Amino acid sequence: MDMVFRLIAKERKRLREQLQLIPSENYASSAVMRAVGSVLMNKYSEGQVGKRYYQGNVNIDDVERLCKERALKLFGLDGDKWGVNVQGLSGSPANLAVYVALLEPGERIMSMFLPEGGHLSHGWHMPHKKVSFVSKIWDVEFYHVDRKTRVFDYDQIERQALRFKPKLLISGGTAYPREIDHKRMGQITRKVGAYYLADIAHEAGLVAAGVNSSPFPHADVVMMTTHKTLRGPRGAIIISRKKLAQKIDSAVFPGLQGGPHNHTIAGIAVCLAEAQRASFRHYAKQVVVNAQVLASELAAAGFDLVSGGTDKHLLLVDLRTIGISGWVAAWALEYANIIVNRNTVPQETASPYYPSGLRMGTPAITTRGMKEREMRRIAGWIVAVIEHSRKWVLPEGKQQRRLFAQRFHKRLAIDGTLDLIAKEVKRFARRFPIP
Ligand code: DSN
Repeated sequence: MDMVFRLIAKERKRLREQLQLIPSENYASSAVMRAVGSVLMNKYSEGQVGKRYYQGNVNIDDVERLCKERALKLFGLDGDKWGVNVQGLSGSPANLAVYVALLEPGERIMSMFLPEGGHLSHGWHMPHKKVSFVSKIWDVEFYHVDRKTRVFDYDQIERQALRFKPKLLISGGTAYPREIDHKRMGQITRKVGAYYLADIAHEAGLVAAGVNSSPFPHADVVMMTTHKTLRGPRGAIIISRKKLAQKIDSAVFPGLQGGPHNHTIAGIAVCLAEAQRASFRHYAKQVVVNAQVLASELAAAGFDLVSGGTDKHLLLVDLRTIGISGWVAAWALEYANIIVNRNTVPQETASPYYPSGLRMGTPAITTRGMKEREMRRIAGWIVAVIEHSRKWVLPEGKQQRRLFAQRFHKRLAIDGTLDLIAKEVKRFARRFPIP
């Protein structure tokens, strides 16, 4: 057997035996995987439905048309008012296509500050380093969460927008645990004459299910990835007001991309049909309930939840009050078969590689059928691992950290407490099937 298939089997075992708490991950259904692994990957189809630059696209046209129709239906949108593009390869290229379509180079973007939960593709730059290429092309300024509440103060965002005068205001990101007030963001953009891009990559499934509020009444463009709460393959959908749709199509192709990944578009079409079922609405509700139970259990154990809790699928824990680095905690949890993200937190005092927080989410474990009772057990394990791991203090200095990391991994591998929890978690996880 080709080594690759052995590795795939190993990954499948890992996905089954560990608890996947990374909020941007999920388990796509067998039907989605079947579509993505299909003959559709053989075809080139540059262009749009009915207007391709390659022959032989009769079936591909039908797949892409179906995908776009399903996207409109899922979000309750009128095809005369909204355009859909499903060719973006993933979230960052799809966001880039929106900027290329709506902005001239040098124009202004206002987006959320990355260390507080924004996204790289929203133009991340530091005072002396333009990290995202977006920040080299456009003039990007960031808005922040309130220092005290660690949630948005929309009046403050409005004052900043009136001063900065962006042409594009972006909401969304990767680690903001509260619902975005899309109505307020829409009002701000209209006041300053900007476009409003709602990046709902994380929340797409929750919006589709009506569990989080819809940005569509207020946004000019909505971008989402399809593999997070929406539970499809890795891809993206851009839905825009009809007057912008042509520009967005041209920005995706020929502006930025060549042939679309037709197998992925087929997988997206399958997941969009699945998301229309009542079972998906129940799933999305449970995702949020589970995240809220996890958050309240951790808060009860003395953890500092950024913003005090969550309205959605993810929570962000600031570990500074506990006195453990996010890097140490995330690795200790991995040895206990619990996979989370180490993450920066508002008013971060450490580096992104060794940040002060943990980000956790419930989309994947909810797909496996876990509910409130299981969340309480998982919270118990997380608390136990972190309490146990407080003794490992990350030193300062590059060289010291390198040496510490070597010793740390050796110790984790033979740690009796972590091993005991890892075995319990594995036994527990195996009871919940994966597609
Ligand atoms: N990297 C993704 C996440 O984990 O949130 C977003 O692109």
